Amino acid sequence: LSLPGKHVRSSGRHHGTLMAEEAKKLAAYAAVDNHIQNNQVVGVGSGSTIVYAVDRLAERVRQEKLNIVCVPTSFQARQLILQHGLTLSDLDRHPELDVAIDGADEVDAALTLIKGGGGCLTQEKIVAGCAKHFIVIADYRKDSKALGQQWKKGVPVEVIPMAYVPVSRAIARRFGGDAVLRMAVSKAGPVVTDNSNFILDWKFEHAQNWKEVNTAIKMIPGVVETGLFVGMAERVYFGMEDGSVKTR
Ligand code: ABF
Repeated sequence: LSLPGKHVRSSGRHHGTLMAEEAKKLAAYAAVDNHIQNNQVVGVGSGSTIVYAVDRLAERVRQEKLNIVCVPTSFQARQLILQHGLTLSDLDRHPELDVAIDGADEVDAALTLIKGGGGCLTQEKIVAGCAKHFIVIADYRKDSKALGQQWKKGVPVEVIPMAYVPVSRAIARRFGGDAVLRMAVSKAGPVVTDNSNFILDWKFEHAQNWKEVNTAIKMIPGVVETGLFVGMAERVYFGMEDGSVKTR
């Protein structure tokens, strides 16, 4: 295993700084190279950064003839696993994972995450919670001192459709800000998750005790899950603008 914190150089630069896509790839490759070993069950996250991780995982499986079983966190992840010819499983067959790798929308200094910009937060949290090690990969834009400084779209909260109005009101009343129903790009209707639910994006006004907030929001009837991941991430890999990989 390479040591975490090892810096990686790359040539994918644009006007002197690394473009976000190249930074995502650096983080993803470093995480796969440092945390994946033979005979592991691996949780596969969702989003655009994870695509590079699955590319690298498939390459290593081919080259090193690794025996790896993958558990997806979304329909997208399932498709990625199948398209790359990797072995697909689920939590029925593999309820204990060795490692889960996933992206994030924002990571603060304490490794608290906002996730769910892609709408897959519930399955992502379930899979991460089943893993011995939960590793996060992101580009430099996700690196934050405090939640809300980088990611401006708020904390996603998955809700049972019939409850979205009362849940939205309860969140705003108790914690301030505004919890808005996420609409499809077409504006024809709400975004519907892989679990057939809706998403509220809670635009909070100030930093809070995220552990308490997460627990309190989950207690509101109709809430399925929040995109606050508190105390779950073990290590985060950031692909940086200067071509290095920073870990936290
Ligand atoms: C998933 O994908 C989500 O939880 C998060 O919202 C998003 C990150 O996407 P990307 O890698 O495209 O920035 O991990």
